Amino acid sequence: MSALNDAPTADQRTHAEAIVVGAGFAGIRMLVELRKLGIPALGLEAAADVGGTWYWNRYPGARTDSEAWSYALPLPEVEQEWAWTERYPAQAEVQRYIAFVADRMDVRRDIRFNQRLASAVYDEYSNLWTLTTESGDAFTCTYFLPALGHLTVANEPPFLGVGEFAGEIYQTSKWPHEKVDFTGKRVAVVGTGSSGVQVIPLIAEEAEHLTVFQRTPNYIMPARNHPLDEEFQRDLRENSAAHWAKANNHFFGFAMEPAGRTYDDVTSEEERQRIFEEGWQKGGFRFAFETFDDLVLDQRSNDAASEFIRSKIRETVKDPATAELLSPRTYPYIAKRPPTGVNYFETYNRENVTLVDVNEAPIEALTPRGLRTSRQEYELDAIVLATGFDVSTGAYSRTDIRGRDGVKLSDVWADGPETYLGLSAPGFPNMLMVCGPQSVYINHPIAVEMIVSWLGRLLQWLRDNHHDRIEATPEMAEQWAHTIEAIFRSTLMSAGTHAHSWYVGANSEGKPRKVLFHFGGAALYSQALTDAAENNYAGFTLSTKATAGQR
Ligand code: NA7
Repeated sequence: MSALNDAPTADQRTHAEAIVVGAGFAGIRMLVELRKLGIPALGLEAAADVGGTWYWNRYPGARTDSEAWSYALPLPEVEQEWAWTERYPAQAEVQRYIAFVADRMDVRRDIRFNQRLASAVYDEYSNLWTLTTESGDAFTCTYFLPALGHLTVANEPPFLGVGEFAGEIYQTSKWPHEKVDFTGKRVAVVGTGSSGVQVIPLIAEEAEHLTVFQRTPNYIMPARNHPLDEEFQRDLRENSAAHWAKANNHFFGFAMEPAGRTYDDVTSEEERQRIFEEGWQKGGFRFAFETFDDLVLDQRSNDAASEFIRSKIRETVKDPATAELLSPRTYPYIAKRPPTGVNYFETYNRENVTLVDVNEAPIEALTPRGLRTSRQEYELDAIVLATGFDVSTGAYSRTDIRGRDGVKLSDVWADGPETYLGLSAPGFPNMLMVCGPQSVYINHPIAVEMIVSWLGRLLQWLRDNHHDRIEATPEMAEQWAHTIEAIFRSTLMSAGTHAHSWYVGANSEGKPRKVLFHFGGAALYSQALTDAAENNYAGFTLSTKATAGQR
């Protein structure tokens, strides 16, 4: 037993060298790293349990779009004792996994639950952050490590009359813990992003009638979910190093091989169709990553994939007008995050499901009896809003974060986030974001592992070099913004009506349109991290408390 095990429990402490806010993948993994380094740490979490996004998004059908074996952390202690049951585990299983990690790595006792961060204020003289939660509790730390998640703050329902609807109203991201029974009810789902796509088929099976209100159709891959048998689970345990190597080497951090071919490598149309069909049968992101490697770079490649998906929609959905409404045409495949569905398109063949195009007739308001578009009123018993998130910066802008000289983060970020590597912001010393805005956009746990390891190395280096204050320089933050913008512009993600994508914050009203992620892939981002460390953190201003005021 280490001496740390005799330390007071989280409930008694109000100070720690490092405080991690958030107990999802990033927060839990960060606490594990701090424990390993012997850095006294505390965790604050708004929910009553661990899980982050997997705690809140417990709507029917919620499951990962990443294959289980790469949607995990490479912790040997956990890997030997944990077995995933499905290719795409459901919400409850992912939350159980995160809880298992927290317990197995013994970090749960460092976390204070039901503590939603209200403010974080830096004091230059003491070099301490004071974190205050909504319940009025205050905590101090040298290192403030927000692990707030990218999909944390739901967009407010953008309709008039939300309070007037007399029936039940639910948001997918704040789903009740008890089962919601839609039997015999007239239900509406608004939104057809990943959450809508997952919840729609299950509500359709229960409701008397389901009306889906769609604004933008999506390129939806069939999941082809299946249970994982014992042999597969054993292979994961025995060959975990090889699985992680594959995921770490993959552009988006999935345990997959690149397709190894581009559009021009295949000249026969028949052969291209065969390749797409094979990807479609494998399902999920394998369609994106195992067909052609230039889908996101070459318009012809993307057009071919997009048309193949539309042909599948026409093949599946019996009513041609509905099939056409479900067919995306105004932006390239992958320019918006493509959802993965289970029986999604098939659901529209049910007698009790209607699709309404809200482009033609936008939703005007909720009414006491239901929902009114510019064309008609729909009488409803329940409305499910799957209308998305204030992505990436949302959790930061709703918290009162103040850096040096009382400067507010929300003011500095009024035109979009300013960070270096998505980890550090000029003017906010020792605020080290665990996967903050402008960090890498890849399979999340792989990003978490990469970033937490880097932060651990940094904290150790600061100790070894007798520094206790670090922040990105404004020059590096500016350069980083240019880098991620240039990467984004070099892909087809910036084509078509990309302006609607949450990748650039365009799905939240009034939000500045700025690229919110580094889309250069795992290797390029990892290289940027390595360069920053190997240059002895030259892109940061470093100091110690003793030199305060000498900047
Ligand atoms: P998304 O992907 O942002 O989807 C939100 C959906 O809600 C999308 O279809 C929106 O249409 C729709 N929406 C938003 N506002 C409106 C209004 N006013 N009227 C009609 N429809 C509207 O959020 P999700 O929760 O589904 O998924 C988020 C991520 O979680 C996902 O990508 C995975 O990474 C996991 P739009 O496309 O903006 O026209």
